[in-house]
Formats: sequence, structure tokens, C-alpha cells
Amino acid sequence: MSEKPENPWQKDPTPFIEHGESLETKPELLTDFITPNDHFFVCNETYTPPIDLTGYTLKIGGDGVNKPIELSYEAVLKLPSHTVISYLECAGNLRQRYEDILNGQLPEDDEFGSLRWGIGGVGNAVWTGVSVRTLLELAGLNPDAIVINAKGLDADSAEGGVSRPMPIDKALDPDTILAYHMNGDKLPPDHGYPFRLIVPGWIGTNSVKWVGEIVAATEEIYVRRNTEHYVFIGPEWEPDGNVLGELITTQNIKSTLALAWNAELQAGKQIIKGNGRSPHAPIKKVEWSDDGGHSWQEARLIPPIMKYAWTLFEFEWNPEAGNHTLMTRATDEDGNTQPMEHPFNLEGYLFNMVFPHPVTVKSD
Ligand SMILES: Nc1nc2c(c(=O)[nH]1)N[C@H]1C(S)=C(S)[C@@H](COP(=O)(O)O)O[C@H]1N2
Ligand SMILES: [Mo]
Repeated sequence: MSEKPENPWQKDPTPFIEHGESLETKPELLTDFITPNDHFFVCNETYTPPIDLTGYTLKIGGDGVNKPIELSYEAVLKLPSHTVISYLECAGNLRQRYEDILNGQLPEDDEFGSLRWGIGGVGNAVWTGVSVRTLLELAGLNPDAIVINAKGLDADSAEGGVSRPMPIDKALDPDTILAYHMNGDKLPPDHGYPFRLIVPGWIGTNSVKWVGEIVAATEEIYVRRNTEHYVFIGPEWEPDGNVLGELITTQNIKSTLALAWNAELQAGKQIIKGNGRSPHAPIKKVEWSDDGGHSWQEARLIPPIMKYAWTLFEFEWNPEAGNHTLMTRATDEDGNTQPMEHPFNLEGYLFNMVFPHPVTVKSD
């Protein structure tokens, strides 16, 4: 269906920090509630396949459905649509911040764990598509189905298409969609054209791009992304059957500043912006500190404040010239808050502890 392109992504890389096959958004650009498509980060295992619709059909099959079906692109667009506003974040986002603190403990040559995201492996978008539930019901979902697996058409990945299974409960949540629009536009190639999963609240890897097939099954499905990768591996976690540690499903609560790492600012009063995000519940507050966490003040939250989307915050800061650090700490309506430490895991996933963001302030 596709030939290997020259570049791993198709978009203009100017707004990004390049990491091999993937693109991290420059954090100073993440000031808006909705991240524009051309500023949205890209996490690719291999490269963005140039897919055209000639010969394309979406297949729904497996022993978890009673009447396997194939649908054209147009047929999927005619089904009842469902829209979610959700942030999407790589489980490895902030890995470089984690490594800063661990100081040399994360492997440099791990196939997945070596991608050193700063703070911009995240974005927030409006996604429209069809609830996966609608598709499974059309194919006669078997009540014994326990898992689904969507397969990507990135044929050169190690398994001939990236996939990451998901338990049937999450697949049947109406907010789990097969998306075809991103912020009102046709899904861009780098973000999964023609169809991708969006699994709100779950780590980015479940939001499989370039979906060619959805399989429902009555027995567990094991692939690399639910056995050796996207798993907490380390002294705190026991291997469990095929899984090398504890499977990671949902994201965790975080907050980051819309500032470059080592940003240069002018002395004097100014507004500092950022966002807080939690997969569990709407954000309740974001606090900030410029004295290493001795004292905290509350930032202003900027509506909308809703589950699955990130929440923008801002605060006024009046620094003097010199080197400073800013810390932020988000808390959600369920009482989850960012911890002050993060237990070691080999591939450096889900780093969410409060950390210092360095800035240099110049005098006028
Ligand atoms: N088919 C396919 N789907 C994929 C990936 C991939 O490499 N191939 N990367 C996953 C990972 S690890 C993440 S974090 C998200 C990133 O989505 P984005 O590139 O649209 O930001 O896509 C997921 N879906
Ligand atoms: Mo990712």
C-alpha cells in the first residue's frame, strides 16, 4: 500500500525538536487550549506511511465478532459521529527530565526508552470519529470478547504494523473512538490518516494510527507493546506471565510550563503560562513555586476545565535578573496530585513528579 518515504514525518519540522522518527513540540508553543495540527507532536516507531484510499478498507474481525465486516472510508464517515476533546501524551514524555534527576540510570540504547522527550511530547485536540463500540456492534460483537487490538499500517515496524491491545471495557466506552478529524480537519498523515484510535486518558501508544484492522478476541493478545514496552520494569514490579512488569494503561497527573527549557526572560512583571492535565478527573488547582518548593501559590485556571482535556493556567511573576527555577504542581478533583518522587522504571515512563524548570532572567 505504501513505499518508504524520505523523511519519517511529513510536516514542517520547524516548530519541533527532532528526535529521530519523532517530533517534540517546542514547549513555548503550547500556550493554547487547542494545539494546532501543525504544532502537534509526532511519535513514530518507523515513519508516516503515505496512504491513499485506493484499495483501502477498514476490517473488523477476529473470533470476538460474529460477522466480520469491511467498510470503505466513506461508509465509516456515514456512521453516527462522536467528538471528544482530549490530550494525547506519549508515556515517555518528560523522560529527559527524569534522566536529569536519575543522572545516568536510564539506558541509552534501549529501543524505546532512549527517546529523550523534554516536556513537549503532548498536545490537546478536538477529535471526531466513530465510537469503537459502534463498529464492534456492527460486526456482531461476541459477548465473550475480552480484548480488542487495532493494527497500524506502518508495515516496516518490527511486528509489521504497530498495535497495542486494550481490554473490551475501555473499547466499549463511547469516548474511545476511531477518529477521522483532528481539530476539524481531515486527520493529517502524521497523525494517522485515514483513521486512528483515540483512547482518552490512556497513554499515547494505545491511540494507534493508520488503522487498517480492528480485531476483537476471546483470548488475550500479546504484542511487544503490552509485554516488553509500555510496561513498568524495575525492582518494584514483578513480571506477570508474558508481561515483564506492570502494564501501563492510563496516564498520570502532570503539569508543565509553556516555556523553553532554560528560557531567557526579561526582569519585571510578566504572565507565565502552562497546562495541567489528569486522566482521572478535571483539574482542581495548579500551584507554583519559585523558591524550590518551600512556598507555593495558586495559579489562575483558564476555562474550559473538563475531564480528558488539559487545563491552561497562568500566574503573574516578577523576577529579578539571575538564574531561577519554577516548579508547578497540579491537583485534580479526585484529590490526585503530583508526587515529589518517582520510583525507578527501566524505560523511564510516566515521569510526573514535581521538577524544577530552569529560566534565566536578564535585566533590561
Ligand atoms: N501505527 C502507529 N500508531 C501509533 C504509533 C506508531 O508508531 N505507529 N505511535 C504511538 C505512540 S507511541 C504515540 S505517543 C502516539 C502519538 O500520536 P501522534 O504522533 O499523533 O502525536 O501514537 C501512537 N500510535
Ligand atoms: Mo509514544
